[in-house]
Amino acid sequence: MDLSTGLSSKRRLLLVFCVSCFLYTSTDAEASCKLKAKFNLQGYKEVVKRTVVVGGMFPVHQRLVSTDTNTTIPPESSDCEGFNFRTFRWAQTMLFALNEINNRTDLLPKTELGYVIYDSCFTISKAVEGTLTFLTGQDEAVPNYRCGNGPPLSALVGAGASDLSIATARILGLYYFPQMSYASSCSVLESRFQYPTFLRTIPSDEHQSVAMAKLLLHFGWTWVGTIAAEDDYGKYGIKRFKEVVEEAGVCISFSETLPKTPSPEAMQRIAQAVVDSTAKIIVVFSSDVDLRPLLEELLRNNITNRTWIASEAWVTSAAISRHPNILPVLGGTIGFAVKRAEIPGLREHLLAVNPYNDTLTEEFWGIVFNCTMNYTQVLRGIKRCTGEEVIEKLNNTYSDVSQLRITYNVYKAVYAVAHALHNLEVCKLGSGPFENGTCADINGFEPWQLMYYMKNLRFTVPHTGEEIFFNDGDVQGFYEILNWQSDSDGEITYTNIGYYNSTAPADDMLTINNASIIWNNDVLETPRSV
Ligand code: TCR
Repeated sequence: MDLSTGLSSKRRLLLVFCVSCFLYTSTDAEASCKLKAKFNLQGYKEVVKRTVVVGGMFPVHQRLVSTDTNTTIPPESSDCEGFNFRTFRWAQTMLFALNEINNRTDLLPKTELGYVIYDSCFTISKAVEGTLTFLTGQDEAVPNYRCGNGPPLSALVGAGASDLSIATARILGLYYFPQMSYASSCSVLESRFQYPTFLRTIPSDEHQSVAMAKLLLHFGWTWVGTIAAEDDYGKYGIKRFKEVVEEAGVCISFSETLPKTPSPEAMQRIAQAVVDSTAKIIVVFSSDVDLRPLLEELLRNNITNRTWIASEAWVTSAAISRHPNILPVLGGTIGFAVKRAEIPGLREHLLAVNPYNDTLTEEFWGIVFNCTMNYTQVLRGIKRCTGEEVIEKLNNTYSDVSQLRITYNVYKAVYAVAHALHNLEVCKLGSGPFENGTCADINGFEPWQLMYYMKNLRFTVPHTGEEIFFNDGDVQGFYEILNWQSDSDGEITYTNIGYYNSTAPADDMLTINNASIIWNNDVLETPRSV
């Protein structure tokens, strides 16, 4: 077994070099839904397996390389830059889960899951490009559904950020093609009218915005500043938060937006707004990527003595909390995090990454070991990677398995697809859910048939025992509340100070242990909002 692909080593891995940033696919183009012969471990009983492909989309790079808008040459799909270790871990977790499922005999025993994964580069255009390529099975994004004759496609696991999922869900919805997101939490994605085939393993931000508002009221704060990313996540998240707090009589001192293309002037302006305001409580609804430039500015101006309220997307981000000298500025931060899990075997899988697997693993290797696998770069004098570099020594965000939260959501999303396919496969004619008790055929089902099984799913996640089911595409709103405290080395640790459970009776939704909080500047007394 080739660990990194989850497929038997006899099957060759085909790289798709089509549109610059696309990742890898596990099945070759000719492989159709034909049954495949495969030997089991003992080697004497022939087990027949077929392949179904699961799509994945991860923001492994952070942005597009800016290109000039010269129209004297044919336009090309842009390259991406800013390799992100955390999101690369998410992509690897999808492979890990697929591998685990392919090795199981009780889940999809006759079906092997293959995959195609795309890098969205945190941009809508790449996400759309990836979705079209996925649907068409072509190297080019031709909007003509499934003209390729590869194995049947099942569902798309992704996309990451909400604005990307909104774009992809509109396309996938046209074909009634299931999508299972692990990170797109924006409340607008709740609408089954607009996004009929969208499901997710992350709770809707409707819950988080209300939870933040309740947190403010819990501490009796009545005067706050807000900062939101310039995307659907930030805008809708903060909008709902404001609605709830304003109804309760809280006033908003300032509202700032973090631009997608940050400029020093914009950052200075926002930092100045923070300094000028008397509000000591600041709520930030943003991803870590978008918040990072402001953080640099806050550090430069040594803006301390504030209490920051973190949304889920940055509360456990090492890109923020491991930033040098961050403690005086962001120590005492309180934020909301989704469920965490231990996934046995994941760390070993991450460390076993094969540098030669695909373009992304090559790039990852080069960055980690400061070398290159590209011959032209070697000629330019950059050190050549040997491929023998030892990854066990690596101690970075990629292999850090202490905060598996979105990673756990990815794991759950892949299992959800597998369980839905399993239920589709084991359907018995006569008692099937479709017309006259018929079933779908795993060798050639329609997307809406799989969608039936996705919607009506209930399963238990391996290792954690968590039970997953979807209420009209959404999971329950449950968050851990974390407080940024410093350990003896002056590093930030995320200390649990409570929970928020949207399914509890109104008065019991928020549970906070006030005594366990350490505020900015190591203060133990709850700060006032002015
Ligand atoms: N929802 C955000 C994206 C996002 C994210 C993250 C990105 C979430 N959590 C962690 C990077 C790291 C939650 C959205 O856009 O919906």
